[in-house]
Amino acid sequence: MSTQLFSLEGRTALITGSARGLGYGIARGLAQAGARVVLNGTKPDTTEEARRRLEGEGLRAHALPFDVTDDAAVAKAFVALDEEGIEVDILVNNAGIQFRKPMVDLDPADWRRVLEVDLTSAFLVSQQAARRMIARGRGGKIINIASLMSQAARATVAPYTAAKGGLKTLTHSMVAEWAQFNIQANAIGPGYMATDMNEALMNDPAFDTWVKGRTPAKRWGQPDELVGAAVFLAAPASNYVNGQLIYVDGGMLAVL
Ligand code: GCO
Ligand code: CA
Repeated sequence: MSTQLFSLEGRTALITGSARGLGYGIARGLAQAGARVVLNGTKPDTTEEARRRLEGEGLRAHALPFDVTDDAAVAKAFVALDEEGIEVDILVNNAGIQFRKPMVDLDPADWRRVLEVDLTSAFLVSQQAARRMIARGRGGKIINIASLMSQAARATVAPYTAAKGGLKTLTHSMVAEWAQFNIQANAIGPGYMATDMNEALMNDPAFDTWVKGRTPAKRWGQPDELVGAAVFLAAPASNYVNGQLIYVDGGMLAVL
């Protein structure tokens, strides 16, 4: 019994923004737990390269490059999956960009771009996935990759913070409308993880000192430290868990 609770055998997971960074780490972890993973990125070559890397580890991976902010491209991508008989049981809305600038200096176009990638994409992709999960009648899993910024802000990352806050409550909307179809929608809130999105921060001695001082675990998180929460929320173990946001942050949000 216990081994089945965390097994993803026979399931297919689509992870947006998974050609690198946290998305790639989550995809790799879900594949190691038994899922076939569909990798997504904006560029066909890097998405295919990531697929080859996973395949080289004996994992089952499919490449599906498309722009998660373009509703027509998202719809087209799901039609391509339909035509290949690939059914998404698990959707991880991970695609996200960061953009650091004080609000008074922020160009509206930059605000809109961050909101499109970090929030609207989750609506666009989840809409296509949920339509099919509901039609199939087998339920499904949606995991939104939120952030510390779903709960608390710091200066210069307003669009990202607004988007990640929205992602937290969009998860609640998904529960309100889709839990009745046996779809469990939840979120993961990474803390300060050692990924390329945070490279500039890690290389800034003052910021690095602040993260290590402000985090009870006294260190940055590693991408693969999100895998446990992702497998839990993707597996039968979480079949009665809805609307939850699990912070994987070394305790940062638990303390002042
Ligand atoms: C920043 C960082 C953070 C972290 C992460 C925390 O500029 O403060 O990019 O946003 O990356 O999102 O959850
Ligand atoms: Ca469009």
